[in-house]
Amino acid sequence: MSTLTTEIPGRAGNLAVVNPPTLTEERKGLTKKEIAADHPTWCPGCGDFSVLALYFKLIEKRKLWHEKITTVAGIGCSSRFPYFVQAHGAHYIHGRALPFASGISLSRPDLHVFVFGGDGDAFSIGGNHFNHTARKNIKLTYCVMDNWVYGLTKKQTSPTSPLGFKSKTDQWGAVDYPINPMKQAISAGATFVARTTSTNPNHVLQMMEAAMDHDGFSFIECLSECVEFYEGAFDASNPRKGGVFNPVPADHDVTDELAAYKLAGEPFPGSFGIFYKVNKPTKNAKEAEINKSFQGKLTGLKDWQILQKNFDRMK
Ligand SMILES: Cc1ncc(C[n+]2csc(CCOP(=O)(O)OP(=O)(O)O)c2C)c(N)n1
Ligand code: SF4
Ligand SMILES: [Mg+2]
Repeated sequence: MSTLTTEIPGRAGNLAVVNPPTLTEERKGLTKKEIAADHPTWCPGCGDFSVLALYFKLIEKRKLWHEKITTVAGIGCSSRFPYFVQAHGAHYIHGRALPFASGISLSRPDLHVFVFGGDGDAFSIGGNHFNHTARKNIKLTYCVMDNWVYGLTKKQTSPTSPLGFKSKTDQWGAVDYPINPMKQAISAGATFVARTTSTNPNHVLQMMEAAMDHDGFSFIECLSECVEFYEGAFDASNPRKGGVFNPVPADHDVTDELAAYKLAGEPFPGSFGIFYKVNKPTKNAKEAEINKSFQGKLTGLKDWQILQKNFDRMK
């Protein structure tokens, strides 16, 4: 079988080796070796390694190919994610990963867009975009690797840092009430809201798969310890550290918004699993419908004639 080597735009020297299928051969899924790019620059022991490894597993398991993988992130340690994935993606502006990813999602219905990032990226500078992407129900998966701190910039208080957390910005302990990512996602209108922890790999993969299969905005809060600036933050949720991992109760109704909100209010370590999941039309579907209805009316017209029609309508 012949081997095709394609250069990844904007990533000089980074080559993806793609084996095109022959007519008689079914195209095989990628191996981890073919998905992994640069060696992650995270500190040894950082929870983010586990999330990346499980993303690779997801790609392997779901037989996604290079040209179908889109990994987008903002800025932060966790947001370095796309660098380490040998596929298309972007390490975008701090807090702006979601609008960028929304554009991809709306224009390329054949792709599933994955967005990764940190608690600061999602809820400080990107808080506004989080709410709007959720309410628009744009089809993509957003996995926030929550470590309760700004890791990349070396220990500032983040919106999820608990009261009393001592950091470079709160030397006497954090005084601001932390946000609750799960409550925020539910109330913003996210149609899939789940919680997991990087210390439970099977569970992370399960949540990623369920999120990917959801037709809408799927949000996962994944606890991911920063061993450098917030060591032990999540020990109470890790049975190997004497904590407890409580799955969402089997009788929880994922379509019940109030029940989901109640679960989100449990004190740490709380529950892990899918809190909320409902089906609502996506912005993707609504826009596709509008485009389809207009395409019929505009057939045969040149671009300038379409523009002229629009201007005429605005007079
Ligand atoms: C516009 C802008 N403001 C501030 C920064 C500095 N900055 C880089 S990453 C970051 C926060 C990272 O925290 P988080 O999103 O929680 O990611 P982590 O490093 O913890 O994974 C900040 C404030 C920046 N890069 N750009
Ligand atoms: S500083 Fe923290 S979040 Fe960043 S790589 Fe190191 S352990 Fe991970
Ligand atoms: Mg963080």
